Amino acid sequence: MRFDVITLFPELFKPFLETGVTRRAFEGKLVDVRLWPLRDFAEGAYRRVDDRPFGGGPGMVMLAEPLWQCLQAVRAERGADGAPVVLFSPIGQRIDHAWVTRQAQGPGAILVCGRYEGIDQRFIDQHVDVQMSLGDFVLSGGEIPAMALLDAVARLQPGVLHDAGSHQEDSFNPALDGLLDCPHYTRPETWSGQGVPEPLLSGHHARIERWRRDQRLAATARLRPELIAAARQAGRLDPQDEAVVARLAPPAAAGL
Ligand code: 9D3
Repeated sequence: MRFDVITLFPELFKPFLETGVTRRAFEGKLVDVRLWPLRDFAEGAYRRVDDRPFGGGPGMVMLAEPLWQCLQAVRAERGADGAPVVLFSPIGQRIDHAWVTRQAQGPGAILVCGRYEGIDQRFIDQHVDVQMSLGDFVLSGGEIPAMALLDAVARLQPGVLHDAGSHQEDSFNPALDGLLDCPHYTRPETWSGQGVPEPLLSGHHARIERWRRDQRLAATARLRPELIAAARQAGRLDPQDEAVVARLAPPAAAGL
């Protein structure tokens, strides 16, 4: 799949695309990332990309015209393949595993990275299909959210992770029933006076898997109880799971 990234700061992406387990996916074009420096599509000696907001107020607003010129160049190169225009914005929908999975299975997308206080609404109304956010905190622009998406998509590609099964064990993966991950341990067996949970050293596969499942259930019940409710709703908790959860958080007795 192909991702075209429209950004004022293409150089931010270079080390990211050349580093880590995802590098091969990007360098081998399994995930083909094309960077479009927005300033190249701005007019005049100053190559202006922003201006003051109508109605006043703090900060600057990105001009619609350079974004539109750039988007036309992207479309001319990639053709009408149904790829959506995604704008990263703090008012967007939260990015989650389900959305990332869909991006990893489709033709890719055209990613627009905002900067400043925002971008001219007329460009959004005419050309943006969906707005996505990394969460309820304030960043300086959409580049880090774009890299977050590219990273998440790249590691879902077959053969990108060392262990082919690694991402099947991710938290939020439906294959794990949407539960959080369990704790991990490696050598040495004693570190700083702390041992390793006995089941992991037992060599009994079934005991190890039961321990891990119990840990996932416990961590999820404590840290993200809404994910337990969702797993239950989806019919992913068997009676043994329910017994584990009930022992962790005994329901308050009625009338006491
Ligand atoms: C006071 C209004 N601000 C919104 C909280 C203005 C504003 C601040 C920062 C508008 C845009 C930005 C830049 N942020 C992004 O472009 C952004 C973002 C983010 O700030 N948080 C989480 N996800 C994202 S995706 C893009």
